[in-house]
Amino acid sequence: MKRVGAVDLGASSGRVMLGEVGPEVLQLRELNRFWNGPVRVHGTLHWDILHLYRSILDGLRLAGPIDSIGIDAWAVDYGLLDADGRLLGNPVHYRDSRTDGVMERVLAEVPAADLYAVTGLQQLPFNTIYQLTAEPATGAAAGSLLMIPDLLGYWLTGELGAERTNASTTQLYDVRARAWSDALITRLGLPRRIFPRLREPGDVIGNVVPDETGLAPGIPVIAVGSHDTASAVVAVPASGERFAYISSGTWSLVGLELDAPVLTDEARDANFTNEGGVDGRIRFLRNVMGLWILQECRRIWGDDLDDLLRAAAEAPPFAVLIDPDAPEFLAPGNMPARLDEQCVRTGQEPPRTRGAAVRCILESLALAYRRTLHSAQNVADRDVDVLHVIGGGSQNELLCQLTADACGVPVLAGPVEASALGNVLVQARALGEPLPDLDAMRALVRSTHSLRRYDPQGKPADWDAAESRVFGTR
Ligand code: ADP
Ligand code: LRH
Repeated sequence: MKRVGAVDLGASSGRVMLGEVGPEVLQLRELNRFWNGPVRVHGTLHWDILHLYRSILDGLRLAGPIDSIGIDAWAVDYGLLDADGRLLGNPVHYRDSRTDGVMERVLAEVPAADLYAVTGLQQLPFNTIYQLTAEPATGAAAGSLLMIPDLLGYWLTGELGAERTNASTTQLYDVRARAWSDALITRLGLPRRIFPRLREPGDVIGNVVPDETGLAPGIPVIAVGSHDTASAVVAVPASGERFAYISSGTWSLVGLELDAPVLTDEARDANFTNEGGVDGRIRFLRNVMGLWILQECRRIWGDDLDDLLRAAAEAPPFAVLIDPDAPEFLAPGNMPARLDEQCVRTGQEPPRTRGAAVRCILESLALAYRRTLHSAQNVADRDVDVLHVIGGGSQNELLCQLTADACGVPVLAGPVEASALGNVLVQARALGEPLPDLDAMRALVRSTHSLRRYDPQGKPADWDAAESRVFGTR
């Protein structure tokens, strides 16, 4: 039996889990769960990186004897270190406005088609490439750039490096050459020296430094699929390849797992990403705005989630629909007001109750999933028999049912802690547990976790009509 510490940092909460893996055993015990989110200081949105580090150590200290530690976190964000390894400023949150207009500026110099041909990445205004371009002076002063899990791994071990799945989200990584894109980095005038050597999921990063961490000395820290979505996809309890997934949390990551990137004009026009997965797989997916909109509404309203979801279940269907991917929903703020504004702009009467507003958000998300799923299948030429919903959002019964109805395929919901499970599985394999490939890992998730099935209900024509209402197609 292997006992490992899994640190999983999502955009809305972080957790430290004790994972136990053995023959027919895969279980998690929560050691610490803590808030995560944007902190505004003098107009800039930051992550509270030292609160995260302290909370990680607090959790790991409760683990008892463990064989290793693995860290995964959200993508695209980073810390810059000086030549002596000191952090140059607190990492900035990807929802900060410093990138406003930067993507357009970069695209005027490097055509989108050139960028896509190399990186295969979805255009998101907060990709690392645009964040770095937004702060050239800090970049120029830096000795190295570490993505968030690599930064925390560095603090634990003193070792610098860049884990591959997360490097693939920077839009500075060559998805076919499987290396940093020197050409792109040079073309943008970024200092090549700051991009550290790449690591594979499963590589040992180093051993925990004993003195300041309060942890037992010498515990190996293992690079997992350090992008949280890469770890989550490891734990999709699918068999075979005819499946799609939604990693459902702050974001909804909707897509397929492929063996090779799809870099066609069609994929670029549909704005699909080809992120690197564990074992060389490609995560062919799109970011849909996700439960962020609901999280922000709740921050303003202060209502209990269960109460809101009950009210949404009773609200009339298809009353109001929005495009959840509209740019006005990206930054934190008064989301209920922004939702109303979009309704007015699109000639709809804003929802009159909170239940109706939540219904609107969930139906609109399901509609966006439908469009994304259909488009992914067309562009990648892949048929899908089942849609796996994993992550915190898999507990949202109304959303799961609406997703099955909208997409016209059965939804299998769970596991909730998919990222932590994927993290644990990759560590266990690195420690010698006989889990030779993703199929074996997924079989273990299936045999140890129960899933909830949602079959499509209602009239498909209602969703066709909804889609043409919002997007004017069909
Ligand atoms: P992240 O990793 O991005 O921080 P999570 O995977 O933890 O996100 O998912 C968080 C989301 O899960 C919340 O926004 C919330 O909507 C949803 N969620 C959490 N618990 C429940 C629950 N009991 N019922 C329904 N939805 C839930
Ligand atoms: C989900 C996630 C997603 C990224 C976003 C920045 O937590 O890692 O895959 O696109 O955060």
